[in-house]
Amino acid sequence: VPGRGSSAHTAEAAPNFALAKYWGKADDAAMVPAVPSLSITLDGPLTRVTVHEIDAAEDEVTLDGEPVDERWRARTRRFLDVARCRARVRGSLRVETTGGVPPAAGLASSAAYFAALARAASETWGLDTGTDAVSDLARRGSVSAARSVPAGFVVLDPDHARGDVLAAHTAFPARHWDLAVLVAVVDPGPKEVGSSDGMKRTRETSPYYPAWVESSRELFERCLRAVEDRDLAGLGAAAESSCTRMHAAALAAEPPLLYLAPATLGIIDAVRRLRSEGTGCFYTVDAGPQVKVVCPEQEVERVREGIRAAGGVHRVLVHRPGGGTARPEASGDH
Ligand code: 2P0
Repeated sequence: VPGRGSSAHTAEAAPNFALAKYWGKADDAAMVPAVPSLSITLDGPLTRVTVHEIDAAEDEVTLDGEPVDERWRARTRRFLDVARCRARVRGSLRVETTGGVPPAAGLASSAAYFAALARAASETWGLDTGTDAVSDLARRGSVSAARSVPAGFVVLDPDHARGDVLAAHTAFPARHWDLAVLVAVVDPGPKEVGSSDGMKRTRETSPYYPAWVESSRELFERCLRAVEDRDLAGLGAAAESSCTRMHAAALAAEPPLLYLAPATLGIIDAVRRLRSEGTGCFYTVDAGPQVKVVCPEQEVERVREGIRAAGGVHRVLVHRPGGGTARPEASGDH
């Protein structure tokens, strides 16, 4: 039962995926990324998080009505401890999550989850609910979650930190560019090594990590310029380099981090073939075998066919830039 008369607060958020990748932290405890990133917040699938204040010693966390595993619960509690500290409250919450994508499959489920939870918890405990404050709080759950709070084409740049506040912001609104994003789901199961552990291992053992960090800002700036100019070929070249350099650094870790599956490479090959035949599109891959393919709206069907023909594709989701956790009346923050 919801706690003594307190009202429920619900927030929704969608995944984002990075064109210029974040991989590695400058500060693990403070959740500060080592590199700037540029992402697209999608218009779905939406993760919906409802929180109630409860009269209990510990937070309760459910996913589609079932208790979540201990790791996810512990991570949620650690995040809520940051919010409790900011709000100077002690109470516990019941956190109910529905919809969205399965956690830990490299589909940015944690980004949507912590973005929505940051907003719902902020509303519950009277914290600042502006985009900057919610994004900064979401980052403490998962760095990429900071980017699911604003809509459209979003920047998270550690050089923009003000003290210990670091928020993502919309660089260009979703309507800036009529792009579609096809998500080729290869394996919806949980990945072997989570992103936080994977990037820590990369930093600590990969001889290519310093080169990755050093070259990331230039790629980030190229991606940002290409988005501004709506230059698909330029964006594809820079975004694919960001993706392959991130994976190269991860592959060179010990033991190696291999997030790419055979079907992942098959889809990448299909994208390159489509492009050589004149279809404007490019790929990117995060910490899992799924492939995101970006193309102009009018190429969606051709790209979908090409991806399907590659084989090993479980399903294809089609989304557009959109999202953000702000309510319509609050969307003027940026
Ligand atoms: C990104 N990824 O920029 C990169 C590219 C995966 C590959 O952000 O440790 O879940 O919680 O900050 O944010 C996934 O990492 O990791 C991610 P934590 P997070 O989208």
